[in-house]
Amino acid sequence: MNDPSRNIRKTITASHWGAGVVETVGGRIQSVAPYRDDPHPSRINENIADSLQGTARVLRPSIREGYLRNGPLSRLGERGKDRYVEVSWDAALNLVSEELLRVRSTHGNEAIFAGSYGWASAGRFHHAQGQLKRFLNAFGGSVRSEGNYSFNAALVLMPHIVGNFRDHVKQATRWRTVAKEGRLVVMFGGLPLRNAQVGSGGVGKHRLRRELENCVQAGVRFINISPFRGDAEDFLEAEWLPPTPGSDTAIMMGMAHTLLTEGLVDQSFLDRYTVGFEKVASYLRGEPDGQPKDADWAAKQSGLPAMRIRTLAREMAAQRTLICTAAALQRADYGEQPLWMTVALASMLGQVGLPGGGYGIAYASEATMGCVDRPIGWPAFPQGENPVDTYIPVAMIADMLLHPGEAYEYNGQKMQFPDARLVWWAGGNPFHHHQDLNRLRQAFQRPETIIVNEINWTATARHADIVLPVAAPLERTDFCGGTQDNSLIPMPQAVSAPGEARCEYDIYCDLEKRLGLGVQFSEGLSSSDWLERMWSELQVNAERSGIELPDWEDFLSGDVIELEDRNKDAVFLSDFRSEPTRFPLATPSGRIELASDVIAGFGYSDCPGHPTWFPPRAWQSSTAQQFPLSLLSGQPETRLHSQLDNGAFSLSRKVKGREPILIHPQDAEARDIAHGNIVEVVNEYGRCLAGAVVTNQIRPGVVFLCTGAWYDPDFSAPDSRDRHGNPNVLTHDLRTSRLAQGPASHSARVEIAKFKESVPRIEVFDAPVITNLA
Ligand SMILES: Nc1nc2c(c(=O)[nH]1)N[C@H]1C(S)=C(S)[C@@H](COP(=O)(O)OP(=O)(O)OC[C@H]3O[C@@H](n4cnc5c(=O)[nH]c(N)nc54)[C@H](O)[C@@H]3O)O[C@H]1N2
Ligand SMILES: Nc1nc2c(c(=O)[nH]1)N[C@H]1C(S)=C(S)[C@@H](COP(=O)(O)OP(=O)(O)OC[C@H]3O[C@@H](n4cnc5c(=O)[nH]c(N)nc54)[C@H](O)[C@@H]3O)O[C@H]1N2
Ligand SMILES: [Mo]
Repeated sequence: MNDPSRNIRKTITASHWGAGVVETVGGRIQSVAPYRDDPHPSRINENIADSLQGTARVLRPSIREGYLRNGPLSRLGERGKDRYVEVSWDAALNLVSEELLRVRSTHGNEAIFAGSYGWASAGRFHHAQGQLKRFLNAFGGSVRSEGNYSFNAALVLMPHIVGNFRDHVKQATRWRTVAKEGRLVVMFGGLPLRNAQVGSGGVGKHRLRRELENCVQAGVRFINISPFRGDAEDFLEAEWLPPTPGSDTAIMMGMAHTLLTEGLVDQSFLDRYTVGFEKVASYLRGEPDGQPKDADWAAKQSGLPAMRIRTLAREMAAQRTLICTAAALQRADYGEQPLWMTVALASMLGQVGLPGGGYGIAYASEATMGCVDRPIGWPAFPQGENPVDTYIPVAMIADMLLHPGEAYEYNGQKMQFPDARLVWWAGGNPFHHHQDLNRLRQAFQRPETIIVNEINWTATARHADIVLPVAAPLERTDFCGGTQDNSLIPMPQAVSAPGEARCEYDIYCDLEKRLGLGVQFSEGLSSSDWLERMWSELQVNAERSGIELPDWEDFLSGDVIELEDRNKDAVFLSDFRSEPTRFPLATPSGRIELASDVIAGFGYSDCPGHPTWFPPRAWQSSTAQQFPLSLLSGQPETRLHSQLDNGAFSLSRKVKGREPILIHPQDAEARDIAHGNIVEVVNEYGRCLAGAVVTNQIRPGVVFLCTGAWYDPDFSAPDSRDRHGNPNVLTHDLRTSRLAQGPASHSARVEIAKFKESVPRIEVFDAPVITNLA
């Protein structure tokens, strides 16, 4: 496949969105083509060449001008606006070392925050967070973050009511069994295949489309309860029921009320496998608050017809039904509630633990979920022990920076924010992932020093004092094994890193020497030594399970290895169903907790002891009239979050360079907005430009702006208007509830108008101004 005479090389690579084949000519990436054995490869690979070789690459260590001139305590210049000065690696790492030592000796390791949330890149060894954490652990530790932006409410709630949420994903009922035994799939938030392109850590083959096609062929019927029709592929031939965003808990309650009043509840299931149903039933009947949660009531909250809520409940009771609830529903105000109500509804139907029945959460969030599993675990770069115990729930980053020392509540605990003087981010983009970016900008002015390791000049890098340019996956050697995938994919280095970008491992080795840490971080090994060590660990582990793996060198120069999936007919909670005393759940009662004394005992008015209806905050807010449109900000089809937004595929879908925003024809007409117009999206938190896509695929009253357009604030415009279309200038930074403190990005409200001024140029795809110290 290589042609040395024309200097053409092809190498295999891997990413969170799948394997690919890199073609280089003369040391430059020409393309990343689909991997031949992947039945539905992702087009996200088409972004790689332009993005990694683009004008936004960080090429040399860069220091913010005000910081370099006057040092960490001077507060000269404003992060996000300042220029940068390029310096040598030696100078940059001296600054990093001095600053680490200063902060540690003045304030202790508790003043170093390295929560550093983000997806980084695939690769078992060069994992940005793992590397940073191991290094800082050797330095005495740092404050970490707990949870994620994906399904934080589930991570915290589920252990109280069913058991570990990770097991929900790992042991999810397989689509194979749905095709065999299921009749009906009711999807809250759909099953968007655009999201199932991605699996954390990597994917060998994209299987979900075929699995779902098999279900359709077997006669399984799909119902898409989502404001966006595109959350169900056409081939599913799903009935579309578009609710008002944030109303799913009410819909589920309307269904549950129907089951209750029509004698359709499986009482023997509830008796044997659950506790607390009486509290739920009493709430559904309206005993505590005088409001029965019947289908008519649910129709008022959701905009769905009451009759369809009733008939669907009957259909669900009459046949084998799987309820799928998208992770999106819990990334919203009171996001714990749709989860708890999903469990309650599925329990009332009594099909939990039966093939093709029960419930699943976050099915299309992961390419592999319900499709495949790995027979053995993969090795990881060991992080060592963190001597610092302090952590924050991940989505409290702005609160932590703005309110050091302040008390807050979380999952039954009284907590206190640490005082973070030094923030180090590697492998994440908070100016992509966090809500209310104007507030985050304020918060990012607070620390004394911010260090960011980045491939590109993201908005986060532009808010740092010290920016360390790092190598991207194609520029280093590694191997890929997805969190739940059964493929091992070699990742031989395809090209060298541009400019002075370096592997993070080598940066930490250098710092280890400067700081006199001995070999605590590196153990005196090179990155290739580590890779060989990790691979031989894997070989030994595999052998114990009767799997033979080739030696490292043969693997690295070879092809993808697919291991056997030994769990093909998994049915979630089938063990528990068959023998509840032998396989109790990890809950206080050992059963499904439809009401939880533990949660009730926390006394949280925003998350009481049983599933409870709360309208989203904005419904009751004084600005409800002013900002009448619900804003959904789901995942982008053309990229992974903000990664590679300056690549060809991502750019190909922009509207005049802006992120597309979907709007219903009625809403567009009422505002004199035409398809292709540049619009301004506004609320009390901020504003951005976007490109109107007028479509009847979205419910009236709802607009949809995907995440991931690189934040590009125009400081000369009102509210530092984002020129590009990043929805997080419009989302609030209030969390789900005190229980999970999860992000609630899907609960935003906005108004939209045609943008009549001249449309400014996008600047974030160029590097910031680089200057010399005069
Ligand atoms: N409004 C709204 N906001 C959301 C969501 C939503 O639904 N709506 N979804 C949320 C969810 S589910 C998530 S998971 C988050 C995702 O948020 P993030 O994971 O922070 O987003 P990414 O764009 O993947 O950021 C990864 C960054 O790491 C960099 N990177 C890649 N590889 C490496 C490496 O090897 N080393 C270093 N140092 N850097 C590297 C990339 O250039 C990129 O800037 O966003 C959340 N934000
Ligand atoms: N291509 C691509 N795929 C990805 C990612 C990516 O960045 N790019 N990110 C990955 C990550 S980290 C994660 S966590 C997952 C996230 O997976 P999800 O959480 O499922 O993703 P979202 O796109 O936020 O939401 C899915 C759909 O839910 C619908 N929805 C939103 N709010 C409501 C509501 O209140 N009610 C109902 N019924 N529906 C609602 C929206 O129409 C949206 O399209 O995706 C993963 N997959
Ligand atoms: Mo996520």
